[in-house]
Amino acid sequence: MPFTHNRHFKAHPRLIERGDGAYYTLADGRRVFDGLSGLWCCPLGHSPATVVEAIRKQAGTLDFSPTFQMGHPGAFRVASSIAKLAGRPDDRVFFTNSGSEAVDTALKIAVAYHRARGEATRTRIIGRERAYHGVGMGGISVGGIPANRKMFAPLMIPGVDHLPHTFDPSKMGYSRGQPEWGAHLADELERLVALHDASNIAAVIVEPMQGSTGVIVPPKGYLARLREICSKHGILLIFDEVITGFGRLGTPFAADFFDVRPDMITFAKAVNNAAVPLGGVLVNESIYDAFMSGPPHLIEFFHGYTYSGHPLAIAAAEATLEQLAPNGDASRGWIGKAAALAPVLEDTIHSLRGEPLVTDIRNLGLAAAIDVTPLPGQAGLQAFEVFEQALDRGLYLRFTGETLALAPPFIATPDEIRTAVETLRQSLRAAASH
Ligand code: PXG
Repeated sequence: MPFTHNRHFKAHPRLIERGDGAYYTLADGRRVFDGLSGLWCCPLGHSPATVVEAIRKQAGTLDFSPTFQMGHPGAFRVASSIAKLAGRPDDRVFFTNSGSEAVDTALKIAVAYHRARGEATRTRIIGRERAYHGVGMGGISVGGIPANRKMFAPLMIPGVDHLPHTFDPSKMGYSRGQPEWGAHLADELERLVALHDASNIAAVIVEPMQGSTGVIVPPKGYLARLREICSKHGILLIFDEVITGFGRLGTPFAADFFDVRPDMITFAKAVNNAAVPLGGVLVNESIYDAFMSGPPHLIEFFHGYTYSGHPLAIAAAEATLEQLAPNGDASRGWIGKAAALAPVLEDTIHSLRGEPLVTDIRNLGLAAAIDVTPLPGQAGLQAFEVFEQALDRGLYLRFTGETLALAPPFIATPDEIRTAVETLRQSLRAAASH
């Protein structure tokens, strides 16, 4: 099982049988609030009618369309909608089936782009500590979560450096939204450029808000500074928006929220409410154009998947995007609702300050995390205990390391969010008195 303690799970299975709206029903009949939108991926809740219907209809019309040398109209329509939603109408989209594939695709595009322009020495990639960019060879190489890397060290791609992460609880403890401290950490990029020379560096990849490692919110000015340094040295900036894309911060993309324009954006998850696997890379037009050289009968980019832009995944995306941002207008769809709910989550989650075990709380958009005191000598066990207490009380959330994360669906009501946080409070108290 993916990232699961298999033996424990098999001894105590946690099986989900149904999903409807913001709730799951477990195999034992318990109904639990989905406090993590599945795995950050179901903003519309479960089995929303229009998405279900779109998939059903598509399955009966065109189940599969070959992706090499053929295409289907839906994929082009959705690519255009995504580019428009991102406010980058001239961008192109390369579809994948997951966030991991989107990341590896973006890294390949970055290196190939420089080569196509005659700058073949630009091969190095810069990631960041604590980053999660999926589990492909590229993603774990630029990623910065030690456990995801150490077992696979010989498989890492060469020529990767890591920026420092931006989390320092002594400077930003219990911050609401973006911390004031830490923009200077972006200057570490200048140090790496000085070390390797810009002529050897292809790209920098960061999650604008680090999700998996526990909702690490970028300091004010940090991402703009990264953008500035990348532009100065001809380095591509890639935002990995697998979690932040399609409204998690209350704007279509985190790039909009932070008003910073990356050269590529990787996405997956919420693009189609996760109903059928889909991911992709938004690529700016000048990168695309660099590949469109040479004789027109030759393939320009030797890359792609059997299921890139699968018709069922695309149908689900078309229906999802219409709910998130009707006619491309995020403020009129569920993305606007997410923005309105964000302050409710902020206020309620910070009310947990002072509860037993809690050592930090942070939030941005419709995402929040709390850190708990580790049990001595048993890393990760305390958060797991809180998770189990919460599940027993009807709340599903995420635990990872010593962090618990909440990222409710956009369709949640303010009351449901308040109840979820109260349940978390009771779960903390119960775990602490264990
Ligand atoms: N990039 C980012 C920023 C991600 O968050 C991936 C890439 C990989 O996506 P795929 O589709 O290959 O899994 C992710 C995935 C969690 C959690 O609970 C987060 C992810 C996946 C599963 C759990 O934090 N993010």
